[in-house]
Amino acid sequence: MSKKIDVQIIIGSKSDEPKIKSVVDVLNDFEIVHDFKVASAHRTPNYVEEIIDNAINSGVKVFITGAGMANHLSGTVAARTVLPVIGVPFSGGISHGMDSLLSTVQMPPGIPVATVAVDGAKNAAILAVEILSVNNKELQKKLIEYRHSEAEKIKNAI
Ligand code: RP5
Repeated sequence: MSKKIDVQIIIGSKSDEPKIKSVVDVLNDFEIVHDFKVASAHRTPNYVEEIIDNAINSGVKVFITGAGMANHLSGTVAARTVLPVIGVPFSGGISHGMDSLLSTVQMPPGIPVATVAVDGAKNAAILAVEILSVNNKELQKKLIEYRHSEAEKIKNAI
């Protein structure tokens, strides 16, 4: 039997794929089962809804969403679920992604998007693992080990 998907990743365009790669890498490192889709809040709104509904029905626990320019994808997902949504603004638009950053982070009260830095895909993945680890001591242990190994890399960089 295939394992249940814990994280649903959605990006706004195939052209965003290199900017989300580190999410997939980190989730693979932590052996978190995830699904990856390309869908646009503006260009394929019905498909976005379909993905969200399927993800909710299949028991997904966290969404990671990213888009460049006007990132309405993250807000659209947040509007349709009470599950945590982590938004990744992408560079490429105005002022190195300031457009995407503001449209991701400036959500109205009541509908949060946990927004990471512009092109901060790695932190989005780590935050997703942290959310999943709340009731999972094994995952917490792996996160602590991961943080130690990242610190070692920095210490050994020079
Ligand atoms: C956004 O517009 C996408 O997320 C992408 O960052 C940007 C450009 O999309 P493409 O024209 O490359 O498909 O919606």
